Amino acid sequence: EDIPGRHSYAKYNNWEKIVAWTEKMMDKHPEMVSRIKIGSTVEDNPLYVLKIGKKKGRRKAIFMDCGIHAREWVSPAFCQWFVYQNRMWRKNRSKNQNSKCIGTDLNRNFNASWDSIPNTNDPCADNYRGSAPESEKETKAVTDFIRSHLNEIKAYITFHSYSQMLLFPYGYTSKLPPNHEDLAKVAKIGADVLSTRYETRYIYGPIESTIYPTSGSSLDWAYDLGIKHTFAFELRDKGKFGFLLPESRIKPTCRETMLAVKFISKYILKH
Ligand code: ING
Ligand code: ZN
Repeated sequence: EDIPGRHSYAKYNNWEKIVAWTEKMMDKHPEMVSRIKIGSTVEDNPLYVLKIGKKKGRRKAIFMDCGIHAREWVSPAFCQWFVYQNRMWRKNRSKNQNSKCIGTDLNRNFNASWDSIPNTNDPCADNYRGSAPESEKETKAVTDFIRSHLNEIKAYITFHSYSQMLLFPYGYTSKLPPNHEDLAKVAKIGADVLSTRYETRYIYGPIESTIYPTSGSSLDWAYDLGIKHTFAFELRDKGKFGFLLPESRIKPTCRETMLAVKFISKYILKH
């Protein structure tokens, strides 16, 4: 999809577009992206190197070029795509044994039917579950804290993006939890309340049937630990911008979400 003012990675961009894009990348990620002029072409256009990585670092580098042959247009398209992927990291940054791939998906690392849903055991995958439940220090810190405050914690709400959904247990099974009716009622009213501000439409339901089956999520873990009201928001949008939601949408997203969170909080404190 073409959005005015936004770089299109699915297009063959001309030189001016690509240069403008390198400037945008530097502005957006000044600590990660820098540009070095290494010379000029015979027609006196600049030759640039785009450096990706911590600026001052003199770490091991990989030099890549795309488009050394002018008619091979898909090649520069790949280099633009490659740079763009820097923004799309999901996992934590832990090293994995016997793999060069980095990171565990923390939302698959909780002790909630941890190994029940296959295909999360590839360290290179975006949803890698880790070597064991709570293998990650980030997971451990959160579970230790919640366990030690179980008497006080009446609800757990976790926020993701994107899809505009309000989710509740379970992800690891299609079985409904004992208080399903109550959870569904709260989620329905929550979604209704949210829509009153800007008519943003949310759907709601159990993780497994509403978004996809997952095991090892924080939400299921917290529920099975005894927190009977657990919800996950998938915030805006529904895919137009996806993970790259423009800054202009931050405030409206927060305002409408606040309405739902306030409703959920009040409901739970009363019941
Ligand atoms: N979505 C969540 C994910 O971890 C989710 C969906 C929420 C799964 C709560 C399980 C529990 O896949 C995103 N966008 O990460
Ligand atoms: Zn997420």
